Amino acid sequence: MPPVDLLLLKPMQPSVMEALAERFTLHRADTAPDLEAFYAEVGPRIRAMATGAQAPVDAALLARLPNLEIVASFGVGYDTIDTATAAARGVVVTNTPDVLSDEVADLTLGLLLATLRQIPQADRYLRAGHWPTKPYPLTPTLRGRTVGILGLGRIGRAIATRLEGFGVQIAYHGRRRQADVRYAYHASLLDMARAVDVLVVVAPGGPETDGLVDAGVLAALGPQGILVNVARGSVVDEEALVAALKAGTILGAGLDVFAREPHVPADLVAMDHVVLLPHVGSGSVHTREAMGRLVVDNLIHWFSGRGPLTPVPETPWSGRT
Ligand code: 8YV
Repeated sequence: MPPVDLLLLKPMQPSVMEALAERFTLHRADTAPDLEAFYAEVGPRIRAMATGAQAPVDAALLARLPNLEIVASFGVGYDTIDTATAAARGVVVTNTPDVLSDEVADLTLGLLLATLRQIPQADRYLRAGHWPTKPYPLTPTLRGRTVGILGLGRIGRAIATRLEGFGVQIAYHGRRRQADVRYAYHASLLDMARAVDVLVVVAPGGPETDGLVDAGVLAALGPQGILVNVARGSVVDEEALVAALKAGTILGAGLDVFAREPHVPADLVAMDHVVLLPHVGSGSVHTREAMGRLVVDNLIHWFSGRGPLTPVPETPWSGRT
């Protein structure tokens, strides 16, 4: 059988590119001089796509690929993929869950502690030579806090497990109570925000969660409140967050994700009571390699007739176990 034609919207990390090139005929949209001509020529031949969160896979693109069978996405979040249109077309969508949960949870705890104990600020203070003149000011603490997790999925649970070791109270909000955990459940996000003083956002992006953390939630979190977002910028109303940070409605924020990445609002960059990261939650060599392998393995499994390894819940795959 001739190699399957696979579409790449953007280059992926070298290990993935190499593994894909061994087994598939790659077609790169990002290097095509004329996209119309590119899709007219290769569109009907494409049976597979490998992609990441940065490039949208929308209905218009899917329409150009009439013989597409599978979209293998790099990352656990897949809010940039129109899964409804894919499902209606019978196109399988896969993501890379589990292999990144511990890494993102580790980073979340690091970001939370960095925000509360002002680790980057203290580092800047030392480098600027201020220490001999005056000790670094005392900081807020994690001690005695209650942490509310918005979205107790696989990553949320990994965060909660770590937080248990830190001896803090844990609460969560999501669509439903989970029978197998003993953390306090809040059916309303607003009620949870009132009950906690750290809010960790780890809910998936997309229309259902767009702007969920709004001015009201931030006000409920209160003047000692810390917001940590490692999910998607879209889940937080960024303008409301900037206003809340400026007004002292909340104490500070640790952010790994933003509404219009890689754009970060200048207002946030100018603030000293926030810790800002360039979306690095899963970004270790170890974990990105594991994610890359899962992208490739999903494709290999599919084209060897064994079905996808990690189809997303919306995908029309009858062989799900
Ligand atoms: C990655 C992520 O940064 O998995 C996700 O949903 O946001 C991150 O792990 C991203 O997918 C890399 O492109």
